[in-house]
Amino acid sequence: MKILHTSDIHLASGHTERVEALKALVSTARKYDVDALTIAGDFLDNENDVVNLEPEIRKIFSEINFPVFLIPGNHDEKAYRSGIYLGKNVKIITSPEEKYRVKDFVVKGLPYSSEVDHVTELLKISRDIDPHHKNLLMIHCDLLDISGDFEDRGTEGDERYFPVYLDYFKELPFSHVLAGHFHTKTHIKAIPGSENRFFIYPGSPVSITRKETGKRSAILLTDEEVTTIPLDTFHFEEIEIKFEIDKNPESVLKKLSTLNPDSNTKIILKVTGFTNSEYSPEALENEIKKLIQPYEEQITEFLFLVRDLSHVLEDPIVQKVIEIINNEYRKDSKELTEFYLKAVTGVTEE
Ligand SMILES: [Mn+2]
Repeated sequence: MKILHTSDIHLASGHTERVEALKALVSTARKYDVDALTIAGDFLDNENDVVNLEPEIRKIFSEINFPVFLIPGNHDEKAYRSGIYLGKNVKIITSPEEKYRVKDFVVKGLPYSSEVDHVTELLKISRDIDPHHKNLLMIHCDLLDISGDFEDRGTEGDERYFPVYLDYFKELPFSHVLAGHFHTKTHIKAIPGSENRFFIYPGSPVSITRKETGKRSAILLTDEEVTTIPLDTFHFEEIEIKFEIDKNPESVLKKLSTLNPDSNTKIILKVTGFTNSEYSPEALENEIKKLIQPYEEQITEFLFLVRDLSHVLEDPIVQKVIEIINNEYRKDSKELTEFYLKAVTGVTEE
């Protein structure tokens, strides 16, 4: 068994980088000579673009020699109802009754639907399994074990979509759960009570919003292991440069020059920290803006969050305390001074 697993590509008109990501996934699947490519929901961003995207998707899938299994997610729940055709190797699973056998494994999928009770459907789908083979479950769902916040999902706000707990899968007869819905990063969770059964979120293979930062990846699943395969696809990269009181703006450029971003990377640059009387925040911001000019194409967002400390540093009491820190705690003076200044100015760690 060798499967490449992904989800949440959110193909949409006008987003060529997502189409490119699909091509990258197909060529990765080819490179690893997989038995199947699984896409666990939100393959399409919405149901309106299907007509425009259909020919191009069909073309990308036209020369593959492995099956592609796809389930609808909350974004493309209604997209497949018109009976679109994406090629002879693409199986859009629209019912929990469908079952596909490939070599020594069986693929089943629970299509996302706002009109069904997913727990009932999960019990239903678990009844009809093949006891002689590995059974895989594809599902687009919200795993409540991972986090209480909503940062990981797409743009849907705080609504829960097919909320599940890892414990649900403990007694269900599936070897692995190939999931979708979480965008930001990969999550590989062992199903409780077992060391070799996994619940897998691959994360979006391309940045959809600015929340998906860092190099994107897909999951390669074999009988022996679960591996993260990095993809050369479009993504945002967040870089924070912390300004220390004794540094000059050149250090910003130094950090940027080590990055060497390619055309697939867009940088969100965050400059934080403090300035002293040598630089006003305005002067510093202008200087940094000048320094980052050569990287203009790659920097999509520049956040200047440096705080001005000059007025605090002029205070004789503050000066006295810093002097004492420097004299009495020489070894940790830098750390202590920073800590003290944070306390004085009311800056707390995020
Ligand atoms: Mn999504």
